[in-house]
Amino acid sequence: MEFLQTLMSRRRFLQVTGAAGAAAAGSAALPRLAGFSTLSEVHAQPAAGSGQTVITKSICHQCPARCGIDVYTTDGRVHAIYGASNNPISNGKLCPKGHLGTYILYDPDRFKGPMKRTNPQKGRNEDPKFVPVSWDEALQVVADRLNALRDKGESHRFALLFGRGWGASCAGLLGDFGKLYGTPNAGINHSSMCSDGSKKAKKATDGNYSYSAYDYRNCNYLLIFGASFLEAFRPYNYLMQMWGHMRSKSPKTRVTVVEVHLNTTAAAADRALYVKPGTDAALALAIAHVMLTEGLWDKEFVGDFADGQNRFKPGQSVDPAAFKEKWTHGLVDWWNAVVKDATPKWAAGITTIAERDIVETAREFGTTRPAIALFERGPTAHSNGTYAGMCIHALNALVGSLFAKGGLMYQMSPAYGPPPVKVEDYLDEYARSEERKKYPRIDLVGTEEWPMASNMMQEIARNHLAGKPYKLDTVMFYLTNPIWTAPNPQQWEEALKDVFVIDTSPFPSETAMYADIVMPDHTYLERLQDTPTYPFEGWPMAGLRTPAIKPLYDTKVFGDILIEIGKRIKGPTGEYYKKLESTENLLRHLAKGFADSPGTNGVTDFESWKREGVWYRKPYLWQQRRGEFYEWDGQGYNKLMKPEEVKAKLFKTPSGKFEFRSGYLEQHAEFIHRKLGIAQDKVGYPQYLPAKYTGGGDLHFITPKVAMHAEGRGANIPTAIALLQPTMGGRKTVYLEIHPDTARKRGIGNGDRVRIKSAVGSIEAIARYAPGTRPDTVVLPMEHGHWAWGRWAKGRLPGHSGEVTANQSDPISGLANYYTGMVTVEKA
Ligand SMILES: Nc1nc2c(c(=O)[nH]1)N[C@H]1C(S)=C(S)[C@@H](COP(=O)(O)OP(=O)(O)OC[C@H]3O[C@@H](n4cnc5c(=O)[nH]c(N)nc54)[C@H](O)[C@@H]3O)O[C@H]1N2
Ligand SMILES: Nc1nc2c(c(=O)[nH]1)N[C@H]1C(S)=C(S)[C@@H](COP(=O)(O)OP(=O)(O)OC[C@H]3O[C@@H](n4cnc5c(=O)[nH]c(N)nc54)[C@H](O)[C@@H]3O)O[C@H]1N2
Ligand code: SF4
Ligand SMILES: [Mo]
Repeated sequence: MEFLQTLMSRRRFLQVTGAAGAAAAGSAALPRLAGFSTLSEVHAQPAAGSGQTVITKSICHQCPARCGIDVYTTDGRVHAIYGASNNPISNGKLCPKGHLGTYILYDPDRFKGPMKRTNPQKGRNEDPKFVPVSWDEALQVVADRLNALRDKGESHRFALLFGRGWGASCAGLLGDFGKLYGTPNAGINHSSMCSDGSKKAKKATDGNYSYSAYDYRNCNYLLIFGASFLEAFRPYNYLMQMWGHMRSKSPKTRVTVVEVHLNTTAAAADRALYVKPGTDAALALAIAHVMLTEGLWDKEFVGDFADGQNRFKPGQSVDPAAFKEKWTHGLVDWWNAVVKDATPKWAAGITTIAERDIVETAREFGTTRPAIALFERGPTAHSNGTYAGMCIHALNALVGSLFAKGGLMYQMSPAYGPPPVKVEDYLDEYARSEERKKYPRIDLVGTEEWPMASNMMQEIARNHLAGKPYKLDTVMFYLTNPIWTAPNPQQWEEALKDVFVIDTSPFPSETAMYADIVMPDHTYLERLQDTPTYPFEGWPMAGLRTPAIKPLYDTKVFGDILIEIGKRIKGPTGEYYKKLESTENLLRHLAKGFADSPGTNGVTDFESWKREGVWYRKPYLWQQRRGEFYEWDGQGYNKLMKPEEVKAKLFKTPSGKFEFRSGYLEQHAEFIHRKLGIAQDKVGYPQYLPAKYTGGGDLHFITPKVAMHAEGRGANIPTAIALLQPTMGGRKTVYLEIHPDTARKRGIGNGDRVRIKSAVGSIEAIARYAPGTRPDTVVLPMEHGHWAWGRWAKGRLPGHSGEVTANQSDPISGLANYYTGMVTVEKA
């Protein structure tokens, strides 16, 4: 027990000094500790050699889940990371990646400070020949470039691209920079290479352009379409906790998984349905068909036939006047246009799933309440992805699970106070001029090419190469590496040759190999940064990263890099950034909002936010019960809501209801007709469209995430690499999963080296027989094939899946069709 005693006495020490005393307890009942008054004091670690331990509250960085962590620092070294027990996502637990933060911090390949390129040639095999420069020089080089562009009236030729944005102190700064400086291209996010499809499907049906929050605790049936509940999805760590709860409670939550291969989630479920890639919509429609013909829809939420007689008969139209809808819009129109013919037999022909399995699943789903139909990139990263998502989400409306206990809802935002300065007061004539409005975004979002998408990062390289709508001059990257992660990233290798590249990565990423200036960010354990939650349980929550250690090297937090560049821009922009001062100043202002909205955990200001590492405020404010909507009145969900209130707060659609006939899509009828060939009067309905498969091969090519995959930040972590694909026996590699029959037909033995080819490229991999993978599909988890990124990452087989993935996107959501690709596989 010596360890425990030591821990206790250390804790006591911490409480006395006020460093991080509430680490384990973290409850509002504890007396308020002194906390830190300035960031520099955070860095004031006990003297080296004192043996004292400081526990800093922070937030993990390996995936979007944002688990709270307790970071243990002794003698200036971080030696342990545990799940914070006072954080509602981690609850004292972490997934296996959470503990690997020490490796990220001490990665021997990290950049040690700002650098500039001295080799003008760029390419995979070109050494950038970086030489160190001071921060002052690096910032001035960038600012001079940006000022010169602005003087020439070409500020739109500066783009700032970002991936995993965390909060107001990083991603939140980008839009304002664009407005002040005068570019529509700051910041363009990677969301179209991530999962915009599910958000768009929800926008089109219930009016919320957002991922959902879920009440798994009270859910009795989960129907999962192509979301890796037990290896990815989000928040991953919490999902594993919820899985334990759902599968051990009474009644046990039943789970059906719709997949293309036997992943961990499918293996752990009650039923796995193997769907032909790109056909989920047909399955979801057939489930709706069975639920309607068998009278299994939620009548209190959806409504019913006026006389209670079910007129939904296969193939037969229904008179819309006969049905009285409640919180949905267009059910009978949808039935007549689409669902009446979407029989299980029809769907079986498209999906290859047996008719009997479809009917059984529909009956189970339709009779086990509360039920949730959940989906992510599996059905949506296809050319028909938005419609597929809409068909699946329509099932949530049919069972009445929207905003219901045991159902799904939307995440509330944190109660942040206003920032210290207002952008509107600092826009100069240049920024306001009509001339500026003439320039579209480089990704053409908002033009007739992509009127409905919110970002099209994957289009930037080819647009720049074609000079359409113009050539970029300078591109800055924050937490994104599309030269490796984009579909067909070979285009980026060409495009970035003739632009000035600024990378802020702490690591030698592929983008950094093309950089003209490297301005390395702190790693997450060294930085101060807010992290509002991704959709979780609905009530608002915002984590805070506090440095656990003095920065090891000459790095700077990204938010401050941008603010420092801003200070060097001529005119009012410079003034704005001087007033904004620093990310710490911004965060202190944001935290003032907690005074009026005290956290459930006692957080009321910046100091208590740092002490707890998270602010959150329960409860969620709304609930739908038996077809009525109620608002929280301080005691319970007692205040009946009027339809106008439901429309303003919950169903943000034209009708103020869940739309089986999407008003939003109908507003874009001409565009959708032109792109997808649907008759203009039919564009509003959730429907099945055949996918436009790319690549030209005979096998579907799927490149999913695995549990140890740490977005683009795990490629150089030896432990993660070693354990990447445990289900396939993968050690230090990931195998190409191929069905034994498929392999034998091609003369491929178990363990053979193979070549995977498509119209856009060719890579090598090691094949492994996987009887749980569809015979028409091969699966290669996306991780290896880096040509940079550090000593462990570089040059590791298999090749990079992106290089055989064509750059095609869903015209509605803009989501890249990562899973619509086809390849051939042969013995190498
Ligand atoms: N461990 C881990 N977790 C993560 C991340 C990470 O890097 N590592 N990244 C986070 C990010 S950025 C995201 S966007 C999310 C993504 O979370 P998910 O969408 O859950 O992840 P994916 O692996 O892209 O796809 C999910 C599943 O879809 C299946 N699939 C492919 N095509 C089809 C199809 O046509 N139909 C069906 N039904 N299934 C299909 C794949 O086999 C895969 O198992 O994960 C987040 N969580
Ligand atoms: N074939 C295939 N391709 C895919 C996917 C797939 O499933 N299959 N998944 C897609 C999905 S869902 C996503 S979200 C995208 C993700 O793709 P990207 O948007 O490129 O994001 P990451 O891969 O996370 O890259 C982050 C980069 O940020 C840098 N970085 C790491 N840590 C830090 C830090 O602390 N600070 C700063 N400033 N920089 C840092 C590193 O250089 C790293 O390469 O990839 C997509 N690409
Ligand atoms: S689930 Fe994500 S945030 Fe949580 S510990 Fe794992 S990698 Fe970190
Ligand atoms: Mo993503």
